[in-house]
Amino acid sequence: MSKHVLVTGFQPFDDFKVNPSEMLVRGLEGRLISGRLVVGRVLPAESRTLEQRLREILAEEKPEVIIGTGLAAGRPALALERIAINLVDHDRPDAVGTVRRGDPIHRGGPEARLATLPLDAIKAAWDAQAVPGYVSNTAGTYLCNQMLYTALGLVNELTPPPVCGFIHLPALPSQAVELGPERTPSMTVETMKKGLEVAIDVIVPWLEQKPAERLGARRQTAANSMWIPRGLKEVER
Ligand code: PCA
Repeated sequence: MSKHVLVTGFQPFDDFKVNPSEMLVRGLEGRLISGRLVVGRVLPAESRTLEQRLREILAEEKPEVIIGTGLAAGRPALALERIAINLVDHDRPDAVGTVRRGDPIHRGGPEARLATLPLDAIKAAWDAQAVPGYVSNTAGTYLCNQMLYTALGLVNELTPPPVCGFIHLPALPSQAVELGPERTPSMTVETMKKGLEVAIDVIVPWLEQKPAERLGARRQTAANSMWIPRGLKEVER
């Protein structure tokens, strides 16, 4: 397996003219962080084609780590997603006009899948390095949740499976000004970039530990602090 870190973002969607995730990906691609090359891909904001695109990207890049990113205007800080649910539900059309209400992402798939990154260690490193961020228990029901759910399924087709997670980004300062700064928190692309660098600096040495130790740390985290949304019966770990 090539030792790349794949960072994905999305093109602008809804009324947004820019997507900070696209700027973040462009700012990180080609960089070497913790000895790993960062490969960037920007996904169209389209629901129906997302799985096929991800499948192609994973086949081409064979990354060791996958970190998806996307805009969630209104989030107060970097939001490290713990869980993706098997649901697409949005009333605004995607880039090709598709609206999906209450659809499963993968019919017959598990109701939820858990991110496989060391969430608590990333959060602790963000705290130590003054990057505002938190672990989030909902990635929403739109394309970002779909990306995380789909990628967590596709990694099982690769050997060894890459680790995978998702970070939601707050609005940019310019977007907060447009949306009403009194109610829209914001973050600069520079701080977002630092957040990704710090996360990769945590993930790479963690990956180099023995698989059993890594798994032990994740299980512990899940048992200590996992919150499963009410009504979910089956969660794939
Ligand atoms: N954010 C949306 C989709 C694309 C993006 O950047 C979301 O949170 O689902």
